[in-house]
Parts: sequence; structure tokens; C-alpha cells
Amino acid sequence: MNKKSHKGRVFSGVQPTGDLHLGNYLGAVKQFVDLQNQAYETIYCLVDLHAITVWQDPKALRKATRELAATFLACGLNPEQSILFNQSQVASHTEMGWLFNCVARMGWLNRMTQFKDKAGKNKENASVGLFSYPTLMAADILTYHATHVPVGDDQKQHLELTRDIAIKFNNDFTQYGFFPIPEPIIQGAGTRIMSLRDGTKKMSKSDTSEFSRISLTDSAEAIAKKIQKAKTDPLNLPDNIQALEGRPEAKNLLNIYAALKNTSLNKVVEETKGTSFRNFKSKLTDLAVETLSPISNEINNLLNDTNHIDTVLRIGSEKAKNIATPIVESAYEIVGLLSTKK
Ligand code: AQP
Repeated sequence: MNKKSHKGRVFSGVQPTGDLHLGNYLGAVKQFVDLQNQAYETIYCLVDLHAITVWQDPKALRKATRELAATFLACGLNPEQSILFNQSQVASHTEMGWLFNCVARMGWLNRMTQFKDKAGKNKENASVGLFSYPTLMAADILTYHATHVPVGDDQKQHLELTRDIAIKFNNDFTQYGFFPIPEPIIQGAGTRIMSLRDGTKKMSKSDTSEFSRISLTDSAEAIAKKIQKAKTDPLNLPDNIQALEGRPEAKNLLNIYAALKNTSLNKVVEETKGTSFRNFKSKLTDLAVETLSPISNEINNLLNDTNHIDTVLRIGSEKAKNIATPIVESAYEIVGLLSTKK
């Protein structure tokens, strides 16, 4: 680890499956930037191999990968301070992923709620990749001996599985401590941003309604319209957090405000008590536009030079390989696979 890393090594990934939304930003990318600016070594990956666990149009996937790279840069990730790359350029992920397919148990994967949600009623027709997604995610993290993983709340279960895989591997081969047991970083008001149309459903890229989410590329007008149309309830905003119980839409809008403002839900409830939704939505719109407009302008600027984006990713993948390759080689040796190393 380098000088910057005395707090540990951070790894996280985002799928290039379309424009990032406010949930991805507040739950993940904003944390990525905060951690980059602290004493962590930070590695952030565009997980394109995860994206293809459901059908992707090849041309659209290439475009979405460059757009995600531009979004990372526009949000403040700096390739001089963090390693930024796409997963498919570093073979160690799939090499380690196979080992973990042999370590993880069917019963463990059968309990993953995200597979159940994404496969829905059509389980028999889901790809094998969608089912084994969490073992590749474990490989993404453990291939770097990462110690910390910033994610939104929806990834908590997958991270627990990653920890179980690390523990089982270390125990099965009596290599205690070979894989560090990574800690999740799931903190702040933005860990679970809900749909603007339904406060009980996660904000998601795959929701069919555009009005359910704010995208980082939305114009100021689109942001204002989506917030204006966001579902609410008939009451004014409450004077205590407990009174938000049973008011999922109010809680969600207040959480979004708190996360954008880098403050706590408690403080926001204090600030907004008794306010009508009409007035609060206007404050929220101003804050969202002020935060997101510079990001969306910068994404557009960066996309004018896709060569630059490809170069950033290529250089990032070389740095990633330097860390990952020896760790995968050691894992193969531990398992008993004949190594090409002298
Ligand atoms: N609603 C959310 N609130 C907070 N964090 C969220 N994340 C996703 N949705 C929310 C976090 O964003 C990171 C990247 O997610 P991803 O794109 O890799 O996959 P995802 O979780 O499947 O995101 P979506 O938007 O819900 O995509 P679809 O619709 O394709 O499933 C992760 O850290 C995630 O926790």
C-alpha cells in the first residue's frame, strides 16, 4: 500500500447500465470522492462484466461505459488520486471469480434478495451470470485485498456474502488473514434513496418511469419538474423524526435534502418543521440544481474527448493489474493450481 493508504484500501464499483441517478450519486459516488480525499488508497471500477448479466446492446454498453467514466471524473474522482478502470480490462476479476464460484455455496446464493428481485417470476430464464453475480463482486473486492467498501444499503447482503467467502477461503486453506475481511461503509442520509413516485421503492436505473429518478445529466428544468411532481402526502413537514414513520415520501425528500447538504436528517427536520411541501420542494430544487448542474455540464465537456476517457481507463487498468495479478497468483497457489511463476 502507498503512503496515502494508512487508513486502508477502498474498492467499489458501479455498473455502466445507463445514466447515474441521485441514489447512485448520494449512496455511492459522493462517498467515493470523500474517501479519495482522506487517507485511503482508493480503487473505483466500472463493472461492465456485471452489466452483461442482463442483456445489453453492445453499442449502448460501450457508450454507457464512457459516460460512466465521464461521470466519475465530473463528480470529482481524480485519476491521479484514485485508480479508475473498467473491470473487463483486468482478467484477475474473472480468474478470482471462478475460485469463488467453487468456494461459495448454492444455499448462500439462493438467499440473495437482489437475484430474486431482478429475476422476478422469470427465474428459469435468468442468466447464470445474474445468479452468480455476488461471487464476481466478492472477487472484485478481494482481488485487491480491499479493507473498506463504500456502497448503498441495497448492497449490504452482497457484502456480507463477500465476507463469508473470504472467511471460508481463509479457513478451508488454513491461510488465516490471506484475505482481509472487508468492512462496508454504508453511512449518511443518502444510503437508500427512494423513488420519487413511490417512497417504498428504491430509486433505480431500471424503473420504467423517468419521473421516479433524477439523473445526473438532467437539465435544471427537468430536475424542477421531477421534484414538483414527486409524490407527497397531505400534511406539512413534521417537527420530529418519529413523526416521519408511515410517511415514506416525506422522509425520502428530507433525506435527499440532508444528503445533498451534507447534514443529518435530524438537522433538516429541525430546519423545515411546519413547512408546506410546496415551499420545501422549491428549496430542494434549488439545492439539487446547484449541486447537479456543474456535474452535468462537466460530463458533457468530457464526452467531447472520448480518447481522453479511454486513456484514463487504460492507465487505470495497468495500475489495477499491478495490484491484482500477484494476489490472484498467490490465491491460485494456495488452492494448489500449478503456477507459471518460477
Ligand atoms: N436508490 C439508491 N440509494 C442509494 N444508493 C444506491 N445505489 C443504487 N441505488 C441506490 C448504489 O449505487 C451503487 C452503484 O449501483 P449499480 O449501478 O452498480 O447497481 P444497482 O444497485 O443495481 O443500481 P440501480 O440504479 O438500482 O440499477 P438497476 O436498476 O440496473 O438495478 C451501489 O453502491 C449501490 O448500492
